[in-house]
Amino acid sequence: MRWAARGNGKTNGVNNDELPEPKPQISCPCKQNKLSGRCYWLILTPTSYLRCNPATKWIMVASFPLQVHEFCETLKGLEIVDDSIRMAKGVPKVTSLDEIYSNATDGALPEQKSRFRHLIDSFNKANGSKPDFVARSPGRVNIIGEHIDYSLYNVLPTAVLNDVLVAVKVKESSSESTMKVANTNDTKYPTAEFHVPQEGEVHMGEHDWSNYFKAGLRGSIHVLRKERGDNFQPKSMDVMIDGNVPAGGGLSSSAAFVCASALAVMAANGHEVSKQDLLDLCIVSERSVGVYSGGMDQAASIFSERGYLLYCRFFPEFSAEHVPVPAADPEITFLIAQSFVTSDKAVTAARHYNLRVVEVTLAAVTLAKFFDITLDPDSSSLGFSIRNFQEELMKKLGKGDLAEDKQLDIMINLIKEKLTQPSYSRANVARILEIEVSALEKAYFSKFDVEGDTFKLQQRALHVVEEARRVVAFKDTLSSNAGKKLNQDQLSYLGDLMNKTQDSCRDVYECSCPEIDDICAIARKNGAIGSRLTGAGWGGCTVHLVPQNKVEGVTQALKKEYYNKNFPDLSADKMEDAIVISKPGQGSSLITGEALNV
Ligand code: NG1
Repeated sequence: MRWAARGNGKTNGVNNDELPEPKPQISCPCKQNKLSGRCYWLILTPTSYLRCNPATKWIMVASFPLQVHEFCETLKGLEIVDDSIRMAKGVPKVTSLDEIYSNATDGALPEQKSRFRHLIDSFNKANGSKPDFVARSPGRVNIIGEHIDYSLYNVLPTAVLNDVLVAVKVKESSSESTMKVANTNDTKYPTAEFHVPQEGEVHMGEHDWSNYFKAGLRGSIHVLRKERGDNFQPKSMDVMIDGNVPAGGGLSSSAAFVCASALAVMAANGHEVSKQDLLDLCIVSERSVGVYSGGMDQAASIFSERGYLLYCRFFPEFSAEHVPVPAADPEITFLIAQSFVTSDKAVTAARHYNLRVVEVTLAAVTLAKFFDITLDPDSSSLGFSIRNFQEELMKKLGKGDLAEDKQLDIMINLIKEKLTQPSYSRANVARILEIEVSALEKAYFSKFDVEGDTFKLQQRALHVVEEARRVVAFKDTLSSNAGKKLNQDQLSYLGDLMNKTQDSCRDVYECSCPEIDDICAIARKNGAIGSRLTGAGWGGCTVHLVPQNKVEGVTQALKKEYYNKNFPDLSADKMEDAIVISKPGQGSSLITGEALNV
């Protein structure tokens, strides 16, 4: 039997032209379930097909259903190029640092090698032997799509070069598993040693740095116990961590830390985790640090590939598509500039991040009530998302086939029409939903800390759908010009979308801060085509679309007009970190074998 993969116009190298077109009348679960999402055909022979919907994870072989991962097992050995299939693949194992760092940014490799050597030496010194392996996960920069992942709308991030490395020696456990978690920067991050209880959760300390490791550990144990039984005890581990993603700097150091830790625990326990499973477990793990996290950071950290942006869909289920970075003449660059205003999500979540999650969730359920729609729970942080409401509403209006941007236009208008109050109190929302305030609080305020008594439902919902529309426009511009150079008009269009995101974050979602606004204004004045905050905001980081020939001008202007002015005592090291130009980097990997002999 000859196997070939066909999907999205790409092939695995077998000449698809020789194969007949898949027959559209073959029944497809995505239609049965009224789910959108693309379909893929896998052609077994010229007359038999597999049809797979990456969104629902179903594969149909005539009437024989398989899960995607089982299917991939069957296809082992074939080079499958479809993103849908790649998702079910395991996290890659690499035996050379070149596979991760070379070309990421010119000249990065020697620096990374020396950092890696330092980690291995420190590990050796602390534990008397080399680690068995190193788990690695990078930070990310979000190009466009801010604060919409937890409403289950698409976003476009990519991994950066900065990452978290977790070096591990696996030890046999006696009756109890013990963890020794050290950091190469032991003055700032003192070593933590603890036992893993035989039942129940690993205990989290109050704002303790090792919580991020514990979060990954907790999530992994949960998965392993589900698979191997409640009595499963994880292996004891000696761990040494080295991270260079700035903490609280908007490049998602927390997701890099949690993803690398979860990957380390899974590998230590002999579990070859798929990227999809790692993603699922890391999203849940990170919530145990006290934040209603969306899924973008973990997705970008795990799935990114060198040279590509990662278009992430979260509805109805996660899927990812690798989009090439735009080409232009002169070449364009994403410049990342820190504000050095630290916004620690785990500390400020109650009045910032979590409050926004509650606001958009209340917007979703309120809108659903206005249209007499009962929403089924979805995978968003509080179970009800604006994206799900959109889906149900379009079905009800018979507009399910409309293109995404047209659906979003409808959403924009109806949010303005229906959510008319400048803000809503708990009592207002409870009245609309026809429930008691106590029931409202139980459903939407009890999972995590939330501070806030008034909720700007129209503003928050408008930001979400308008931003979702900008993401679609941005991605369409890149996809429709794949392989071609973008002209000046197209570049200005992309830049304008980024600028509009910043305006909306500042005025509508209220997640910017004066320092970020300042940086964006300086960068634009000196040649950036588009400038915006990236990540959660309220400080953190900015991203700028800059033609290569303007990078120096923007950099110098930011040093003079922002950093020297606001932080005259900034050390040379910090100044060095302030502005980064990182090409889209590689996602999570396990580093083993020869690579450890540095
Ligand atoms: P940061 O704080 O930059 O890591 C957070 C969320 C993302 C997303 C962005 C806003 C976590 C781990 N990350 O990013 O999921 O919602 O804010 O777009 O909570």
